[in-house]
Amino acid sequence: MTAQSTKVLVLNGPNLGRLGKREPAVYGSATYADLTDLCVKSGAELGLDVDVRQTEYEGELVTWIHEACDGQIPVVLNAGALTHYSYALLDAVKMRTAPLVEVHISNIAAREGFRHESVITGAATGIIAGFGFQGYVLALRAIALLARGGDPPEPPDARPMAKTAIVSDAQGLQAGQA
Ligand code: CA2
Repeated sequence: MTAQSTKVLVLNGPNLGRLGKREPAVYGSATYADLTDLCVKSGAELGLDVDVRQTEYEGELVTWIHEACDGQIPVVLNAGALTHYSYALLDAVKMRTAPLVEVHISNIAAREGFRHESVITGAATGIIAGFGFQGYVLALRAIALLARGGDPPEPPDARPMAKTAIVSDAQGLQAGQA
C-alpha cells in the first residue's frame, strides 16, 4: 500500500460474522472471511487501504463510527438488524465527516416489513442493497470516486419540507403555499 492510500473502514454489525453458515438462500454461501478478502483486495485495486471489522455490539459500532468521524475516514456500513431501529447509530452517522455508504447484502425493501425501513439512510451518502457481496465492492468504488474528487452528488436534504418552509418564510408566504 502506498503512502497515498485512502483509509476506509468497512464496518459490519450483528450476526454478519456468521455469513456462509446459515441462510445461504438469502445471504449466499460465501463466508465472512471471504467478504473480508474481497473488500481488502478490491480496495487495494482502487488505491484504498481497507480495514474490515465486525461486531455483535451496538456500542462498539458507534465507537468505530466516532473513530471515522474524528479521522475523516470514509465508511462502508452494514449495520445488520441495527439498521432498522438504532437511533444511537443514526446519531453517530449524522456526525460523519467523510462519505458513508450503507450496504446490505439482501434487498431489504423486498423482505419482511420490519426490514423496509433503515433509520440511517437519511444520514448516509447513499445506499446499495440487493447485490450480495458485490455491494461492498460497489460501495468501495463509490468511495474511491469521491476520494478522487469525482462528481459527488449534492448532499441529500433529509428534511425537504423544512427547506420549503424556509423559502416560504423568506417570501412571507404561509408554509405549504410555496
Ligand atoms: O442484507 C443485509 O446485509 C442485512 O443487513 C443483514 C442483516 C439483516 O438483519 C438486515 O435486515 C439485512 C442480518 C445479517 C444476518 O446474517 C446472517 C448470516 C448468516 C446466517 C444468518 C444470518
